[in-house]
Amino acid sequence: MELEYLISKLIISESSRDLLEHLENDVVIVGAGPSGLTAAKYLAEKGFKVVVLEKRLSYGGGIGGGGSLFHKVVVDERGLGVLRDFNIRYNETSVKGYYVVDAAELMTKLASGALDAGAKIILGVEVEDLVVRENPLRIVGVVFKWSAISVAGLHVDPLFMMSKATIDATGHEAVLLNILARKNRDFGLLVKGEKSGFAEKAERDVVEYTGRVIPGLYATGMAVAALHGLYRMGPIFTGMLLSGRRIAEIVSSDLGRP
Ligand code: 48F
Repeated sequence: MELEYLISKLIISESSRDLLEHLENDVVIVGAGPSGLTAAKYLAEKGFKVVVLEKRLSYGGGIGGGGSLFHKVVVDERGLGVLRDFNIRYNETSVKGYYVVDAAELMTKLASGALDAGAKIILGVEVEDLVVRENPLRIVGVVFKWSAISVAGLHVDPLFMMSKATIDATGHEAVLLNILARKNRDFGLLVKGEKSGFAEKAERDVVEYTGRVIPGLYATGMAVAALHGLYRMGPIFTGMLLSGRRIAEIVSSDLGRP
């Protein structure tokens, strides 16, 4: 057998097997930023079947840019439990209760923690719509396609992936929530849009407001801020980590045992 044939056959058959396996899931998380990856680990380690769909060819979302390209981000003492769960190193600073983490380490170890816990991360996949059922309106999956199709501007019909719980972890754009509001107007969801900077309040509110939006659809991270019109916090990541952990608790309590 020629090696070229073998390489192609293995990639196509194994990728197809994965995709078939993940046509039905306990949890689909859209977006591999800090909140989505944190949620993925805590849900996967409880035994739920979790897939993270990320439209870029890399994970980490807004982490990699650090603070305006300075390569550190800030986490306060409330986030240390999550950092320890992921084995992420942090440095003390001159300010009591505030720590710094290397952006590269944060994004890598969040992703590796999610993978080690059993979550599947698929890169280069864009979610462009929701799968809904009526009376009452509920979300039962997502509509997806390869991101390259959008980049090329091709008219290609997408495919479906089913889930008991779908989490919008798409950050500032709150892609799934905006789709829900725009394409299912009868439901009357208003995505208020994020407010300006007020870091201390933003960090607390984003965790407090994290939760279920409608049956089957949940929000975490900056998507929560967009939905509820909360303030932004900039490159401090405690709120993102705690929001990811919180949504994992809420989803697992809604789904019961895996
Ligand atoms: O933006 P992002 O990092 O979201 P987050 O978890 O964290 C926000 C912080 O990074 C930062 C902040 C707080 O300190 O303000 O900005 O809320 O990650 C969102 C991920 O979702 C992907 C996107 O490429 C990014 O990696 N994404 C967005 N739309 C889609 C998507 C889509 N339609 N399909 C798949 N992935």
